[in-house]
Amino acid sequence: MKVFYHNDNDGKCAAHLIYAYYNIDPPDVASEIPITFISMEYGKPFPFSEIAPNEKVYIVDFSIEPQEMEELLQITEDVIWIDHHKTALEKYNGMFTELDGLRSVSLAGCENTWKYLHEDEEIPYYVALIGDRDTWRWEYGDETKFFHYGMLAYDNKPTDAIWLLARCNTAKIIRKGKAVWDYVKTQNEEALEKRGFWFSFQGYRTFALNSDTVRSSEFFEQVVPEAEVWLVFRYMPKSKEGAEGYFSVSLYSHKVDVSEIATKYVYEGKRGAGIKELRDFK
Ligand SMILES: [Mn+2]
Repeated sequence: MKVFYHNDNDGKCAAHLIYAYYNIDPPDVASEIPITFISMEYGKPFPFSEIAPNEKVYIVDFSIEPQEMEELLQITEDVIWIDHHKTALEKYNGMFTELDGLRSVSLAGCENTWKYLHEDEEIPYYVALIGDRDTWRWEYGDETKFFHYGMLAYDNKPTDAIWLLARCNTAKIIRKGKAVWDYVKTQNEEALEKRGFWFSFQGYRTFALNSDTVRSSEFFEQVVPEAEVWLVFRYMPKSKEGAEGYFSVSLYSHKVDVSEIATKYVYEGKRGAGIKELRDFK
């Protein structure tokens, strides 16, 4: 069995839930099966050659192109596809609707994965905290923020032990995250001062920041409230997994529908997040 997951906290959590479902607390012993986890990012070629005929394949918090799905289904029909990225789902435009999985933009990838595996069972708090941030709902406020930073302090690949701590002692990670955030906040302020600048983007008064680490729009709102659009960019070099180099650009705004702007460039977008990773951005 192979699990392809988006390489962010949401995707890792989704993949961890599959690991837990099959290998930590499986519904029956017989379901315990070896799993290979493969992290995915947009631009990385889908490794068809690694998939055995009729192998079970999960794709979580991630989407491949419709023609790639066609190719995958030639190798195996046992495909479970779980995603919530609006622009990716729209590309399918009614195709493959019968495919197993759960595709819905109202919750995050990890929350959809929980619902797919556990149906009506309540979503655990640590999963909800990751979903809350990934979909930018912020229902749990500071706890969501601190949990996010707490998780960043550890290796959190799908099979890492931190997920068990997250499940059993969510409060401990939240406390850790509070300390991490205090440090990050100082670093953010320094980045803003040294690598932030104003420019007019699509006619909007935009505050741009060249940074690999500052990703929190909440922080911008507090520190640069007068901007109509906040924009963070960084260059992602050609990766060893084969993805081409590109500029990653995140947009955020209260006043402007940045998803409209982003569709000119977009290759991945989250509903409601106002945050877009853009390719070929000029
Ligand atoms: Mn996601």
